[in-house]
Amino acid sequence: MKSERSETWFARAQKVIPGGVNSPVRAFRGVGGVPRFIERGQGSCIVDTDGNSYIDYVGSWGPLLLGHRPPAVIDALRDVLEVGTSFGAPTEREVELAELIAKTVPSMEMVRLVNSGTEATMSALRLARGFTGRDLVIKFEGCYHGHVDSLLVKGGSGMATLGIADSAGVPKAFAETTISLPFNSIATVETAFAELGGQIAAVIVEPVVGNMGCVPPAPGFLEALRELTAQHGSLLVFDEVMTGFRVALGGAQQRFGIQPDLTTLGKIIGGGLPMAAYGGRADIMRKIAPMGPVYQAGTLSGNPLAVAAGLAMLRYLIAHPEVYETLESRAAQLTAWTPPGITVNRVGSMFTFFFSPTPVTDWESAKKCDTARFGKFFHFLLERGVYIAPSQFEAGFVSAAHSEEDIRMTVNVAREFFESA
Ligand code: KE4
Repeated sequence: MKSERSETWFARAQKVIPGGVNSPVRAFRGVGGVPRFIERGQGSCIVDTDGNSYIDYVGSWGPLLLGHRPPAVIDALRDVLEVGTSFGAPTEREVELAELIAKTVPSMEMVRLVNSGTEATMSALRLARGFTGRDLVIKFEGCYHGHVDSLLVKGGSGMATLGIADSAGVPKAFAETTISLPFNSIATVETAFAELGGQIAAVIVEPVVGNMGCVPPAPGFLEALRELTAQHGSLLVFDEVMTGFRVALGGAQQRFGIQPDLTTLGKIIGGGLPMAAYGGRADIMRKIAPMGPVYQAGTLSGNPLAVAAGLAMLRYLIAHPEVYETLESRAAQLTAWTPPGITVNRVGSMFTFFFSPTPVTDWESAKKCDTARFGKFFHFLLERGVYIAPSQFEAGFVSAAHSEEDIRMTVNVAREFFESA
């Protein structure tokens, strides 16, 4: 499979863009080799600049639940282009989108639209601190909530110790406002609340983790977070940027029956355009400017193009709930065969093939994976027209555009790898 043009463009890109990419994971550092420069997408497939076609299981990292260029979204974008791209003023469509989100995710009584998942989680945590008057936040190792300064931390030595910066440029003082605990460990959360409960503004969690690879919540874990936060006057924040409208129409909170105080959304609600949101209990959201003292703003928040794409996406999903049965069935078909020595985690249409013979339930177990062999698997598939996430520690996504034939072809290529390697 030729990649001359990708190689040429990658060399050129690195002269002007750090690492040649606008987001680190795209640089293929996790698997080696040259990232493919993509020219176009349609349905379940993407085509790179050298003309190679791939069945795409990245789907822009989650937004493309209906595949590339779903007609409803493309038509909605064409319509909006006739009237403008951005006004910096309220529009009817953004009210309709907020209403649709509130209706589909009932815990989100009020909604604020922003432009990225990072902005949504950063704003939700500032709001939680403003509402509770407390400073500390609990997060979980292996969960990623965007590049919010205070969340780029790793766990301290002890279980309830304050965070240590995991990125250059994050002040110690910021890192120490976060407690990073093992995902799925109720005991460590109980300890943290026992020791620091009165100072904890919020617990933020990916209710189904996508960012260490796909890791489901252990039975009772989310329920325990709900009880402990309520008991200690802290807020429970579900970061559903990835799981929202993915693992169910109402997200993980619908699938697992838990009502958080605040929720962040992104990806699917923008249909591939820059759109995210945070929202939750009205009494909390009323603290947000201009109603209340917690400031948050954005030039392009609720912009007509992204809102039109998001509205078209959500209206389609609400009108076609059978999409979720298709997603479930295709993803089940993809992961029905588990190769020896591999652990497959799947929730709905998000999945990860972990190169580990033992269960992957948290970051400690995830990081034991054989990432070198994963890299070989990645390139074996890529060379044969299957594009999965270029990192062991990412979730893959099946879209409603993936056909049974796409899945069959993918499984055959994967079998070929395991039977040859
Ligand atoms: P963005 O700022 O990238 O829009 O969203 C941050 C974010 C927040 N919360 C969750 C649960 C997320 O998964 C993300 C972003 N996800 C990554 C995929 N692992 C985006 C891919 C990338 O960083 O390029």
